[in-house]
Amino acid sequence: MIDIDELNDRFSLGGVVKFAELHDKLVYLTVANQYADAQICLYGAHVMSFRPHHSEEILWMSPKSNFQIGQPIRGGIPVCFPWFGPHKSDSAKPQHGFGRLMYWEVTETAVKTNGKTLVGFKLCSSDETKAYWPHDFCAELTVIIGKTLEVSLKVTNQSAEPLEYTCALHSYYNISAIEDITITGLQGARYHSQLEPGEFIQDSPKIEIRKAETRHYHNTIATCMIEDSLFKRKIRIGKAGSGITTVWNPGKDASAAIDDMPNDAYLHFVCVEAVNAFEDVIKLAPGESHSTSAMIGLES
Ligand code: TA6
Repeated sequence: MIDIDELNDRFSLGGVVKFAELHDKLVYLTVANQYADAQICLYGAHVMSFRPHHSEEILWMSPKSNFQIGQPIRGGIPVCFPWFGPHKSDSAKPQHGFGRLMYWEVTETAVKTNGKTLVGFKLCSSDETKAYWPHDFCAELTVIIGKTLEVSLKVTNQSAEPLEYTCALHSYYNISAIEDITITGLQGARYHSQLEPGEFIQDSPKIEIRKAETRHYHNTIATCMIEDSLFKRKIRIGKAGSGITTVWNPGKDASAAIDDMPNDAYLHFVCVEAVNAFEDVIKLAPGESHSTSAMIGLES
């Protein structure tokens, strides 16, 4: 049982960071500083909202999201860990790993010298994680809220044997309408699609989404930009420590088939994800760490 009063005693920061209950079910924190407002749920260490001042919301959250233990939150930035997609050999294990299905511990809140707010979380191995994955590990998620949102997942191998994992910062972006956006930054990159066989090269500089797409772009560290002509803004998505960028939109049919999003949700979000998977599986020797980061903000 999480004690919200105790969290506020230990980690609230004046008017800047506060902990509260979310829909009577989960525990979350709000950040309000000189740059932006943000919300992060402790369940999944899940960033749900990031709104720089004088701007519309950057992240998309499903109005039909479950906020229930055992179910992932739909929207925001799910942390997929320690595997991305279905489990390699056991389809009974949860899609995208258990990281988004467990409470993460708050380790730190701080105001940095530039006025940005830092919130730290960790999820370390326990009997609960070992029921899914045998390794000793510690995963730390650091979120920095300023004019940009910086999210970094650092995983350390605490076992005596090497370990391997895959992961994603599976960000959902709030857009005006799918037909009014383009995604740039991936021209020349090779990709495979989950929805059609073969390998492709991204020829055109702009990706336009006109149907369901699950594209995994390989060997790219490029910054991407979502250009939104109706909202008249560009969302800049930088990343580090990730060799794969996934672009996902469910399209009309899958959108209607997914319980926790509205039928027309595909019109209003696109995911551009910092991923480690496929040929970019992370292999850690004992004691080694790896960080995967995303830097999200508006192009001025
Ligand atoms: O990252 C793309 C993807 O793996 C898609 O295949 C799609 O299913 C999506 O993630 C959402 O997965 P979820 O388990 O959250 O419904």
